[in-house]
Amino acid sequence: MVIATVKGDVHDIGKNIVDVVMNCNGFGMKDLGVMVPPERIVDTAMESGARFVGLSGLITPSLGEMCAVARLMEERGLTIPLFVGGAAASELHTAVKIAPCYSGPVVYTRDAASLPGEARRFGNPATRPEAESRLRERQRELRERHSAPELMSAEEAYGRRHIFDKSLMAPAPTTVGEITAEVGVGELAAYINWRGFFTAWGLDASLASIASVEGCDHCRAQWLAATPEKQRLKAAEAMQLFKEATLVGAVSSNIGAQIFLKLVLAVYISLDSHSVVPSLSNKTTCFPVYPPCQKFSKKQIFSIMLEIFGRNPPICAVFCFRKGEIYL
Ligand code: B12
Repeated sequence: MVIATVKGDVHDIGKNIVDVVMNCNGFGMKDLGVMVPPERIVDTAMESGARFVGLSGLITPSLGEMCAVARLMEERGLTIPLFVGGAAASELHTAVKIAPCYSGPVVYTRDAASLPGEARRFGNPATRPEAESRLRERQRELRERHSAPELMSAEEAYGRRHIFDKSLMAPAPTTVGEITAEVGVGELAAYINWRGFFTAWGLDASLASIASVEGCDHCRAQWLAATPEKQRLKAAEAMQLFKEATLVGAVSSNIGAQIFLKLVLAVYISLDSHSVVPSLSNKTTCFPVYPPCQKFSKKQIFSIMLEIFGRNPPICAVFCFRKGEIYL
């Protein structure tokens, strides 16, 4: 076998492995080294009566060089198997680009270790026809799959267009920018992302499943019993925190009209910018929440609050809108 790393490519580690593996399997090898032009590869193969040519290529331009070698082998009337490998080569590229340039078999081999077996199959006149017909069938399939699908007519494409149901569209906002809305705590409770709270409290966010346990203490006890034993202490802590937090919510919503949160609708800005925070006025009624915002640490949030409200800040709710959820 004549083996070479193609023109323009200096990588030779893989090629050397191929050389060693083939030698160990009893194949006579002629290694031409790296950066070998097509003429030299094909001339050597013809002069030495090689039974195979092996090409290695690890950089993208080497793929073009492999095609050049295949074309030259075709021009010179060779029909011996051409093996290609190296990180740049692939079965698909071999089928689509290299094989059509040469009438002999062009075989992509991923691993040096499988080359002796392949070489035996393609080198033995008894097994070559079957190996070759399987290879050609497989490469035909790959080319077909790769070829561009037939284009449909403009009429057909137009007929398949998506028709928007305008009745489902959200109404356009009447005002652009920041809007202040007064919303009762009770109304907002349903939108609370408890996972965010649990994370902020230093508990596993999965424990937020307690929020979906409705009803009696017995149901909560069942939830607790179902948590893995290792997690049970933390789960009990989570349960208690959740109970207290929802109690605050319930009290607040009972007070009803007197307690409102100033909701800053900053859909695009959320807490990413300081500019949202000053719009919370001093009149804002308090709700003990900590905003688990991605860009601000707890310390930063509190220092912003201090900056705005002075030494005695009310505890404020800041809402971050992200992906349709409300984070408190
Ligand atoms: C080592 C290395 C180098 C060394 C090469 C030393 C040497 N003596 O070979 C040095 C530092 C010189 C080098 C240079 C460059 N490199 Co380089 N290099 C690598 C690296 C890290 C490992 C390659 C390697 O030896 N692998 C181990 C061998 C055993 O694997 P293999 O060659 O694939 O061989 C196996 C099989 O593929 C198969 N096989 C290989 N050949 C053949 C042949 C046949 C016939 C058969 C059947 C099987 C077969 O058998 C082997 C064993 O199973 C790869 C990254 C990577 N992880 O692959 C980048 C990599 C190949 N290099 C890369 C690049 C870009 C370059 C440079 C252009 C960098 C630069 N800007 O200068 C230059 C190349 C210059 C040139 N003109 O060639 C890119 C190529 C990207 C691309 N698609 O084009 C890679 C992928 C890194 C990267 N991710 O960006 N490189």
